[in-house]
Amino acid sequence: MPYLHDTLAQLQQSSPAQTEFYQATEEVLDSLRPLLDLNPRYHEHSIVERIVEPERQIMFRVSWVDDHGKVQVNKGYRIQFNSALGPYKGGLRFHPSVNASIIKFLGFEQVFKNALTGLPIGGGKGGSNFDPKGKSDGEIMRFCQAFMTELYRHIGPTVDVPAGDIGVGGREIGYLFGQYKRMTGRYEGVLTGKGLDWGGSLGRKEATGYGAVYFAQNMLKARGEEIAGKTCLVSGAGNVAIYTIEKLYDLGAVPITCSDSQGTIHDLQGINLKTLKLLKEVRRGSLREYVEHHPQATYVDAQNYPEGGHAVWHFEAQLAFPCATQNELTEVDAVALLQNGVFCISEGSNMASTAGAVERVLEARIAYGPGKAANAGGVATSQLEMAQNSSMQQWSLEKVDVKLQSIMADIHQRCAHTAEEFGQPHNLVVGANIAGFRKVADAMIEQGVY
Ligand code: NDP
Ligand code: 2IT
Repeated sequence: MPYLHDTLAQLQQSSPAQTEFYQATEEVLDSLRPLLDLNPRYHEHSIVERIVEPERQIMFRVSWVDDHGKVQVNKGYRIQFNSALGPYKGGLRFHPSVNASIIKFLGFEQVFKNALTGLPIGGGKGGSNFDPKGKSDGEIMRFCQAFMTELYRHIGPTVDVPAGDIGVGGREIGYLFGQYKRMTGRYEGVLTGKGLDWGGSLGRKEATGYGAVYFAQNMLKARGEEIAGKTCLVSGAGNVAIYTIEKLYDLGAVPITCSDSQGTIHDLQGINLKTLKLLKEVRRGSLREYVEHHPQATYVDAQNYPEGGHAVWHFEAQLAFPCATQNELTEVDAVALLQNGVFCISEGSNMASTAGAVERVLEARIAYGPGKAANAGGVATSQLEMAQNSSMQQWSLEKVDVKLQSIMADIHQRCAHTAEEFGQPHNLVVGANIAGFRKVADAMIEQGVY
């Protein structure tokens, strides 16, 4: 379709060298072909050209003082991508790899993900190339304060509501919130993932991981299968991975792997959740130490990974949950997963799989839940936190969890029905992209040109 091709070519010219962003847009636009063929009005209103262009991109300098009294400088970003469905909503990522392309792809994905939740939230994303590894608590606090000193003027509970992502958890949200309050003099729900004693929602910390497992449960149910008794591969060792593993145990499955940026743990007895939490949530250290606590487990150093792939996907199992970062599941990995018996993949991380991996997995017709559907439980529960804040209430964990389960079931149904409507019932990538796009596009048309 020349229209889509021209839009992508134009994008590459106007935003050079943003490879992750091109990857995300190409996948979505490619899925839209059948919808656009049937609905010329999207072309007439230039919706595709508008939807790939963020409404606003904010970049700022973050200067802060380290423990040695030296001034350090980082880049800060907030991309307010699309507000057709509600205030901009999406996380902040602090990681040395962060650049404009990564924040932009994450913001783009967030627009469709948030639409799929059925909740009134637009899409945005932000972050910094700040590396939290090895920093003291004081350094983290001073960085967060400096970051918010620039960001506060652009956000607000009905404008833009950031949250966590890689490198940003409860501790960072606390420091960011404290500084927002000092800068504005207002105590309001401007961030989600807050502490439980000061405006946070029960269940938010667990929501992304639990949600990814609930999504898998729905995909399996549609195929007459269940989670109980399955052997599972999980990557990552952070917030999403930990609560994916916790929910897998709850539902009677056995997660046998986890990984961090340095290496992979394989434990056929099942990953010990207590040790994992101690090493990563409490000590913020390396997974390498896991084998000292559990000598039956093995550790594969990242230097010894298969060429073009990641060790975590090369063990026998039935279910797989990528929960670390983008492009962590390559074509080489997809081939190994399929050979080793995996028949269901639910993505906790954003754009977990490379384009080549997605192609292999779709060809094989196994159950595949793309990140923008499978990991939407996190942002959905963030919206529940916003609802609690604005009504000055705190709901019980049970109430939040029941809502999360029903939101994940609805998202699955929305994706599956849309995939069916377009004649590709097994393809939840097409289902998620079309269902998310249609909702945002229709709202944009109804709200007039902007
Ligand atoms: P955390 O920072 O808590 O954990 C990230 C984990 O992934 C760590 O174990 C980290 O290793 C590993 N990791 C990060 N970057 C790399 C890399 N380049 N190579 C290898 N390993 C890496 O982040 P989250 O768990 O919050 O986020 C994980 C994924 O889930 C991300 O893709 C995020 O966008 C997505 N997500 C998160 C949501 C949330 O609510 N937090 C919601 C929806 C999606 P190490 O410990 O060595 O740093
Ligand atoms: O990618 C994501 O959906 C998140 N990092 C969570 C966003 C949020 O606003 O809770």
